[in-house]
Amino acid sequence: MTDQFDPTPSDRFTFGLWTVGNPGGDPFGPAVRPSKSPLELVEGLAQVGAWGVNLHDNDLIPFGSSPSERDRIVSEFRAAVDSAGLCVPMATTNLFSHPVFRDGAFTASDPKVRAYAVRKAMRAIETGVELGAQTIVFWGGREGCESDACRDVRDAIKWYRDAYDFLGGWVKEQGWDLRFALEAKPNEPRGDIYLATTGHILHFIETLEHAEMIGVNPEVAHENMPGLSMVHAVAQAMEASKLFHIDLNAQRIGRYDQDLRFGSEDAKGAFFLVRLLEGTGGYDRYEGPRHFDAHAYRTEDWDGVWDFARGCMRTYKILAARAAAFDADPEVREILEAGQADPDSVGELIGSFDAERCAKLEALELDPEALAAVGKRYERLDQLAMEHLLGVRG
Ligand code: GCO
Ligand code: MN
Ligand code: MN
Repeated sequence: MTDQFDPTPSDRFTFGLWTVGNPGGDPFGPAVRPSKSPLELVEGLAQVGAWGVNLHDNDLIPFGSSPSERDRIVSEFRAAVDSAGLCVPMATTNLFSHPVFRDGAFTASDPKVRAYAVRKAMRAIETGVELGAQTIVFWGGREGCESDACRDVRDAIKWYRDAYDFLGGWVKEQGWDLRFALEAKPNEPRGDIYLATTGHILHFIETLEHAEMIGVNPEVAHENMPGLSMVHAVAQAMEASKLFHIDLNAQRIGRYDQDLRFGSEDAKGAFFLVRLLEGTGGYDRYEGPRHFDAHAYRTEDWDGVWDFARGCMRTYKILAARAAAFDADPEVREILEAGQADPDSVGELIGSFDAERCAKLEALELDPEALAAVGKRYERLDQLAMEHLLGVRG
């Protein structure tokens, strides 16, 4: 079947090698699918219409490979990516699997572990640059603890800052035009992970030496696990010009990290997220890659994995079309415009303080009872959103 919802390269859809390559193991049982090599995964991704492929250093280069093995693996991979017509827009470092990171990587109490982690990240960044990546993601899966007896959180945050200050400076010294995107998660695998939400990270970035090259990589599942709104996290990041990357998937609130097919849970949340990224409701469109950090159900064989990948991309495009229809709907526009109407130019009185504005504000006739009597029509507005989302309108 081909239709307007099939992906094209201009959609900039990407998957990680670890996402479609997930063989279905979980803490209760082993892998259920025979694993595929990175080269086979690249081929499969090209076939389903993805634009790019992302990777951790160790998704491609086994831990402990010699420099010559590493060079051979990277150049073979690069050739496969080129011949499949894909690209590698993002690379990241696995700072969580090896037992050396059992107490953290950049925030481990042992300075030698921190040094090892920073050096591993440098090698992963070099690989990313060799493959053409413009964004380096950092997900600190082991940066946290089970017991706060182990270290003062302020030390951990300081060591975290030291690592990004060092890596940012090193990247600049190499002359590379790279951006870092930091990814928050509240817990799992650690009992508590430091910098638990996108909001925590947005503040942390402002304390870094190379803040201008550092932004965020919010993930739907990670904001939803503790019941927070991904839409609000992403909007705040966009407003701060810090949305450097995004991890799209789906999640039920309050569960372990489910990494489900994009849009397969909380379709309304996904609709408003896509609307935000596409800019149909106002402001600029997010122009970066649309990355899916999810994996197929454990029930699936390899055909099911490609169904999963197609499903992520199709749902995104369907939601983009639904969002455009919602924002073009005259009734929607009418409700939104009426809600924000400002015939007396009152809105402009609030901003940087000055005496003239203050005098005008003080002189306004404001009747709280009359203001309170106005219904906002959001029931109707939300029903319109639902009808667009469900495909019965527009
Ligand atoms: C997870 C994370 C990871 C990261 C990845 C990129 O919960 O396991 O989402 O998938 O996104 O390691 O750094
Ligand atoms: Mn995740
Ligand atoms: Mn992620």
